[in-house]
Amino acid sequence: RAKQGFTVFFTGFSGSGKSTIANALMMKLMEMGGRPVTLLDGDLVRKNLSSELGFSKEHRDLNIRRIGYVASEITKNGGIAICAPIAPYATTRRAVREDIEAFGAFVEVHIATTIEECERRDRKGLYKLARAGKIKEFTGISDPYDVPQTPELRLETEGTDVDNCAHQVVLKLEQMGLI
Ligand code: GGZ
Repeated sequence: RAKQGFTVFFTGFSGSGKSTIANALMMKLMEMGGRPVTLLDGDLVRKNLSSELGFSKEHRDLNIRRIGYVASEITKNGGIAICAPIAPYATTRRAVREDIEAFGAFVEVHIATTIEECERRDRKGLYKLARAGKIKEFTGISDPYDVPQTPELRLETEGTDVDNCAHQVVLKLEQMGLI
């Protein structure tokens, strides 16, 4: 019997490494073959699916629910969806989990890079702008982030390379009988 579809849902701060780890995971799952793998990265979703949305709670929730809907369709059809938004609100993550679990597995992965480390790296210079008040409602600086209480997996990225992080997700998926 063909294995069920599933969604890997990364959550964490801007600059925490979500996109990089999600891409590495996608490559590993593609190499294994079998099911199609679709990456719904935060940046590309914002550009293509949610371009009219900002960062209020209402708009973030809409953005996450759209991502959840697409991921649920992919999961329903037996595919693998990888999502990598910030998704700061626990209630919204819970709603998406329920949508997806109707069709397959939902694997929440908290990228637990601390806000201090994300700000120290500041790869895109956004934290500097947020501190200066030039970006409002910036997650972790001037907007909330609900730390996941019971994710399927929590990744401590500091001192761990990208390949190792992606590998830990693969191991979890194997352990859950999904791959
Ligand atoms: C958080 C913001 C904001 C604010 C712009 N708060 O590092 P990035 O640039 O590429 O990732 C961040 C991205 C967040 O979009 P998401 O769709 O993942 O957010 S959510 O899940 O909350 O809907 C960052 C950029 O957009 N960005 N303004 N105010 N991140």
